[in-house]
Amino acid sequence: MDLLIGTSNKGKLEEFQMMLGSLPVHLLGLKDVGLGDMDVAEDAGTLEGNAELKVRAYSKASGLVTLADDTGLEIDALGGEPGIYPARYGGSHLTMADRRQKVLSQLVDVPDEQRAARFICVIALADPRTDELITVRGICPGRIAQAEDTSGGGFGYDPVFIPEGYDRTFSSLPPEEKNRISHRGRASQLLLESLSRLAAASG
Ligand code: ITT
Repeated sequence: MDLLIGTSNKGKLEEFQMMLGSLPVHLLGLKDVGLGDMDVAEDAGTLEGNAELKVRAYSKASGLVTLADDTGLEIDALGGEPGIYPARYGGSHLTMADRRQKVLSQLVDVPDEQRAARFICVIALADPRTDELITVRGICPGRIAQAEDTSGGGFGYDPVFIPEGYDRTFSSLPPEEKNRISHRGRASQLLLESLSRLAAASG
């Protein structure tokens, strides 16, 4: 069975390729199916709603079984910001590096015990043949680091996020370790059974 990974975020795509690589499915990215330039408005107001908007648009356009995720980042000391729109935090003119610096600069002098944060990932899986739609949610608790990790691993907010039970950021963890404990990894584990069932049904 072909499975389209509906994301334009390269970091997410690589993680899904690693996590789902052992399933009996043929993974495709948006570029592989000529949808590399397709933009979907994410205006549902919830992670579930936005994941559904993305997955429905991409599965309809491709005709393929598709998954898409929407990820939020809640930082308690910032009143829950960036919330469901971390990709837009601080405005559209900012780079991801600017966004990370903005988070850090707002937390100067805030002690570790008050830097609690969590990633939340909702993955939606859609089968255009049956209109079946499944959503799953994975949460990874942790805290915001005191400074940016410059080791270069990961993507997005990985250089400033330390998962609970660790003393280093997602950037410094081997990818398989991040995938084992992350929001996206936890949500993906909840989808494995449904994906195997769909793949078996496809023959
Ligand atoms: P798609 O909608 O095309 O999937 P996106 O980057 O816009 O790509 P989101 O709307 O879910 O994805 O935005 C999530 C933001 O959070 C974005 O800035 C990501 O870089 C960041 N992010 C998502 N997952 C992350 C992770 O595992 N580690 C660090 N940052 C992450």
